[in-house]
Amino acid sequence: MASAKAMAQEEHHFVLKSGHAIPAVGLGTWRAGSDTAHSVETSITEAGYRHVDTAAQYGVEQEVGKGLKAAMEAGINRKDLFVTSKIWCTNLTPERVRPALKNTLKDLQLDYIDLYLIHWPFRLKDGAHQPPEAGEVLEFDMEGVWREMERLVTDGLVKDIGICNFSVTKLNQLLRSVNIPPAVCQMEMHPGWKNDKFCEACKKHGIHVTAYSPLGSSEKNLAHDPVVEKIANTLNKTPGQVLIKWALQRGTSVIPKSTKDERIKENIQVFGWEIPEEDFQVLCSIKDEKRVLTGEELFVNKTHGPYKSASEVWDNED
Ligand code: NDP
Ligand code: 1BO
Ligand code: 1BO
Repeated sequence: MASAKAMAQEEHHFVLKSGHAIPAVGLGTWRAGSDTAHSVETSITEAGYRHVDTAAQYGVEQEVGKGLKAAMEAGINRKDLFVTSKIWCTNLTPERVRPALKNTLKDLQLDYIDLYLIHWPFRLKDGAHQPPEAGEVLEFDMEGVWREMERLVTDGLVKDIGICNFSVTKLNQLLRSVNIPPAVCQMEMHPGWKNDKFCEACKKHGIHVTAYSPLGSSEKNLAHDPVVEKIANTLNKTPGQVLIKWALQRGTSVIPKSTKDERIKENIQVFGWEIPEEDFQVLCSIKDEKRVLTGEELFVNKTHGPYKSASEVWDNED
């Protein structure tokens, strides 16, 4: 029988297909701006985070690198940290994969990262507008790009590879040609967008899911939802903690973003207690199912396509 200590450690991680462990809670860094380095350092050295999520597109990788360096100088071992980054859409062509990763490594001041994800499965022309103009969404060689991602693993530059923002259709397309299957899929998930269908598809293939935007993404978020507030009050927890715990109880890792020291600490105090089943189901039944991040601004051109609506971005699966 596992000892209480081993069990307590176990719930802080999920084990990936590769055998590597992903810490259950990570720090998000999208829109973390000039606070990034401080937030990353504090999250690790004071709040106990071991997982940081970033992306080339967030424009903060150098700041993340500074925060990681400070944490390591304070005595944290690199091997105890789990660093995720993502390749942006303008680099989604086979010959650009390795240079993009090398740039990320340079900015992060690391010689490998733990997880490298395809940020969105759409290729954009350099300098593409938001929304894209005609001809700015290009053909995406998914198979060729994945082959290069696999080589990054073989060469030890990346421990695991994965995807974000895939539809089930695109996931199945990818799985038909892989040598190394995606270890992780990062998707928007919170009680207002549960995305059960996609979770099931990942489960079927042993792909771990990370929930992004777990609080609903903006400052006007689900932490202010009366149902969440009520459950938080009865459990003597904060709404943020309830939303993060909800994600963990669904079997997903979770990457809340905050640049406020108090919230960074609050958001990882989610171990050693549970949302009772009844309350969990109440959270699951929050209506108004919709994505916050539809991809419309990034990929839809209503007249010229190739994606003429957000539904088309998601292969009409929503
Ligand atoms: P979140 O759901 O994490 O919400 C962040 C917002 O909630 C911020 O405004 C933050 O403000 C606020 N907040 C943080 N903690 C609390 C709390 N305890 N109570 C109330 N409000 C709180 O949104 P994100 O969209 O940032 O998602 C998290 C991370 O996921 C991203 O930062 C990014 O790393 C990743 N992501 C990945 C995507 C992908 O395509 N793969 C897409 C989107 C996100 P403040 O900072 O002031 O505390
Ligand atoms: C523009 C990037 C969306 C957040 O990951
Ligand atoms: C919610 C399902 C997660 C699979 O890893």
